[in-house]
Amino acid sequence: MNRKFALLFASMLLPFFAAAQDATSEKYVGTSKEALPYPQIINVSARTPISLDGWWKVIPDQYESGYYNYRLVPFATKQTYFADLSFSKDRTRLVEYDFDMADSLMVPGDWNTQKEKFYYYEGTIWYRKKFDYSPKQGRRVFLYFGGANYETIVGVNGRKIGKHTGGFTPFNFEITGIVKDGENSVIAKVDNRRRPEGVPTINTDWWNYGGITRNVYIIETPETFIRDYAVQLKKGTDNVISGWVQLDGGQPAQDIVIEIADLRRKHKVRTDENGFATFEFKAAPELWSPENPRLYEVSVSCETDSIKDSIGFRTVEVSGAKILINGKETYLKGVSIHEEKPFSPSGRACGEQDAELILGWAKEMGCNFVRLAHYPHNEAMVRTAERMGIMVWSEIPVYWTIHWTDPGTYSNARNQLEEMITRDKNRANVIIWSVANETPRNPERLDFLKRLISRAKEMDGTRLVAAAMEKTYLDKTTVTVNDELIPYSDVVSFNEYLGWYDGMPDKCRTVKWTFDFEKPVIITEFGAGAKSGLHGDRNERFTEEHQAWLYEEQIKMFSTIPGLSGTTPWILKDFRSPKRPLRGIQDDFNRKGLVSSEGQKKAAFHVMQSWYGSMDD
Ligand code: GCB
Repeated sequence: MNRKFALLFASMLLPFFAAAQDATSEKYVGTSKEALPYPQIINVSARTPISLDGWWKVIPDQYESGYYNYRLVPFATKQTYFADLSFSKDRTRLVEYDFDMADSLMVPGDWNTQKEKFYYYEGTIWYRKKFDYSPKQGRRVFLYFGGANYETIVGVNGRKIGKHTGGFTPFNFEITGIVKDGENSVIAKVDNRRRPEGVPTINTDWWNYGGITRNVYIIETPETFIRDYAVQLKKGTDNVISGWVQLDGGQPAQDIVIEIADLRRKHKVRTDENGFATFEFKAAPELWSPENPRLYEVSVSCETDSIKDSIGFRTVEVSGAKILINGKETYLKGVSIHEEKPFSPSGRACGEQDAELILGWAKEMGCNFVRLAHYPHNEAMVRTAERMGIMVWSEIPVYWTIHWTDPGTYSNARNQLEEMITRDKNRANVIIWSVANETPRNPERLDFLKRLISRAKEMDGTRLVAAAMEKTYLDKTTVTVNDELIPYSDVVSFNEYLGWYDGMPDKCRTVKWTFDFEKPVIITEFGAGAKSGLHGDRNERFTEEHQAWLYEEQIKMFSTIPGLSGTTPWILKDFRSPKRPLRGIQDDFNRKGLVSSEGQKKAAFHVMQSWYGSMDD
């Protein structure tokens, strides 16, 4: 190499060395040390949020060149894409990215279905949104994400703010003092790579949609504000409303008023030096139920803030093998649902309109219950179901075989559970929190799930807690569920798949179900694949006839299952899954939907519909 080239080469490498050095003095080195989100603010839509939805500039970064140097050491923030430099403004400068010159993607929305080239993309995409703002005296400002899959590192105005892990729960950061008068920019590095130690782990039967899949808001609050509250019927009663309020800010001790005008109740309480107060008062609300989804306007006020919510009151309990809603034995006429848009090209669903369409199909089928699988769905889904009188099973993505002994995996799962319960604990329609799906039976997993169950109970003693388990054969024809988790679960919920993964549909006639316990039984999954419009002999897999036959056989079998209190067949609509490659039939979709990915109802939909319909007679 001659001297001139050697010098040129050295000068080209200089920025990398400088960056590597810089990185060691950086406060947040590496991906594990970013600040955690601020505690979740609930009911944000009631705070007239400023929406940052719409087009965001995006830079795909599969090799993470915007974050790590060539030694894979994280850059100092000013050398990452968080610095938001511009090539177009000064072309003499060596800058290899420029948001202004980049593509755009819509938020909320997954990236896979917005552009053909991202159909199978997994990795990092950087998002940038500019917005005008004028900070107001005495107001705090938060940046709120309804959800982004899977790991999100957020920067505002060139500063790194913090990181959130988990693809399906909300998170927020305080940006008071960081957001400025005039133009501001938010950058989010969203990375949806699957990780062995993640929750979920690398192996799932659904497509790992990446991106900022839910709404992004700027939330303004008073200096001291109502960050969180619980308002519901006291466990075991239908005429005592109890709960708590959590203030946040420099004036923690305040007088609080909880008012429910339609019940003519106005209850006063005072928060302590931590901004916390519990309360309890008598009231006789009309109870929320699927038949009468009554919601009351509840206002919670303190001296510096006030917030309104629509809240319903109902009881849910287990008595022997029965589920009682408002004291009445109730069969959970359900269906399982993935959070996917109702029509082609699928993609993550978000918002009221998607929810109304999806839940509309469930209602049409006769459902009073949905299992929102396999992770917390967006808030609009839960709230829309509540308005429509549909009860909800809500679960976290502790799915199949995750790393049971990794403390990081546990704290991640626990955090997702806490974020889910925090967001939805005031929803009357949520009756079951689920901590897992089809996990392998071993002592480490039992310990992991027991801890999650007790955390769920500690946070919310009013609802049922469960997990989707699996069946076991005692002999060739006797089936049971004898999972070690049963003593800790309020119901015995399990996936079976007789007639699909386990023989042909008529096998359902040959088995005998027996249980060693007296708890309500919920079949959380059964089903069969069918390509909409594919017809043939009922013995032929993937025909609508085969799927419908499976449903008929299952339904006949259900009358022989002791304590059966609910069914959520798999699944309402076909959904994307890379585990399903059969060309011309699956095409990377799991075809167990009762409705196709194009929105056509299959024959089995009507079998379920008439069965659920017959229960009302
Ligand atoms: C299951 C899983 C679900 C799958 C389904 C299937 O047991 O819980 O996530 O999609 O089976 O279709 O095999």
